[in-house]
Amino acid sequence: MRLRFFDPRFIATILLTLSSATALAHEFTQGGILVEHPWARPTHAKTVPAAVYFNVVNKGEGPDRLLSVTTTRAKNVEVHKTMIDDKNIARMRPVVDGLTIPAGATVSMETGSYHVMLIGLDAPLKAEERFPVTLTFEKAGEIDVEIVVEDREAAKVDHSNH
Ligand SMILES: [Cu+2]
Repeated sequence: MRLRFFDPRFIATILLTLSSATALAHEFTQGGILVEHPWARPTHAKTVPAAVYFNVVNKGEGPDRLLSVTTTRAKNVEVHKTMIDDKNIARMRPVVDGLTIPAGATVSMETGSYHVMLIGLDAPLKAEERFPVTLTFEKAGEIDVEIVVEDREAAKVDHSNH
């Protein structure tokens, strides 16, 4: 029996290849919104809030807004922005009314800027573990992403250039 290229078995193989490539890249896309590499640092106690970082790319025609973030791992989830006050002290402010992502723009959740704060964890975050989080956007809707806990030492990396 001959197999043709458009045989359903070939198509299934191609789809499988595509989906495993997506898993490796660790990104999630829906309705024009692309969420790149969501990750968090490990925490040493469940009473310590955890910060989650990722990039949001808006490939859509118009602006969208991140309205809320939920996870079964934490009692409260807030979107924060770190700002430097007039005394040169970094303070975190909750982002109210959602975080706008203009069309064509990338908003980075990173150290010293925006981040998602998980408050009241059910257990400390352990390096290498993964857990689901749902991001709700005004237009793109609910996007389920998987957070990878990574033991990155960002502070060391940041200061190595000085
Ligand atoms: Cu915070």
